[in-house]
Amino acid sequence: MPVLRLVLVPASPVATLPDGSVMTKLMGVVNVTPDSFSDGGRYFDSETAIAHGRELTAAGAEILDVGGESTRPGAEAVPVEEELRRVVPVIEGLADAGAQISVDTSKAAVAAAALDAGAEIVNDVTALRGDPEMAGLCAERGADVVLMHMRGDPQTMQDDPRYDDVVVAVKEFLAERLAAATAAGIAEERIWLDPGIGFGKTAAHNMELLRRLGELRELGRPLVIGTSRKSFIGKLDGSAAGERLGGTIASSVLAAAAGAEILRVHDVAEMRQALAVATAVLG
Ligand code: HH2
Repeated sequence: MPVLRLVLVPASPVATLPDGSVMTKLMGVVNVTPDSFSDGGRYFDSETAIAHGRELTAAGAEILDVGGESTRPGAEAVPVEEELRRVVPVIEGLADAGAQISVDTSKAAVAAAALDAGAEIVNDVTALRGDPEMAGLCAERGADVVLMHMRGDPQTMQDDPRYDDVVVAVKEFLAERLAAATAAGIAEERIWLDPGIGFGKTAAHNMELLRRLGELRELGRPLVIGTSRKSFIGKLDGSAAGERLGGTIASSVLAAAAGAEILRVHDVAEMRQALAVATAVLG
């Protein structure tokens, strides 16, 4: 078993502690959807979603990731008007909650309205490929941007995904998208990268990415990792989406120890406690 290290090379915009170690940030998931794979329908009503976002902030989320379109395998696209109707009131309601808000969208019109409503981060699972207006919008508005790797789209991504070397492929993709984003005028220090755990990958691919996260750190930007409740955990032990907290915590702590700066999770309180223990023991 390799030794875990939580004292990491800091990279803006992630908070650093006085000793130079990185404080891992938690991004709490607020899904305003009827069909998300693990909590679809639970927070579909705006007031319930806002209350949930406030709970996640109280539990220690520095970022709230508000999304109005499920990206689960096979998910149907949501029309722009409906996505706006879902996310804008929730972002407005959370603007003073004490966390930064990110909007999980690949539509420029939704991102623009979300930024107007108080969001500061655009989390685009298509890495700016889904909407030709998205890169220019993020550049013009000075938003922080999460660029995520996905093979294909949610309709097709789990159809027999294959890579010669998944880590090399993801790294090349993220390097190319990082270059495209900066070429479009987005400041490099505003860009975060995400290998897209579960997006066009087998369980073995996901494990390989988590094991070799250090190679993605060579890209020089903060890494976002979202393992929360994902199906690769269920592939190991047969658990359903609502029964994957242990696997979420194990994979997320390992990711933090390997250099991930932002962990995207549904269960913020439990994750915060796990990180506190890991940091106290190893830090
Ligand atoms: N995972 C999901 C959605 N958005 N964004 C980033 N940057 N990284 C991820 O790993 C990621 C993401 C899927 O999780 P969830 O939001 O819970 O499900 P759904 O897409 O079904 O709403």
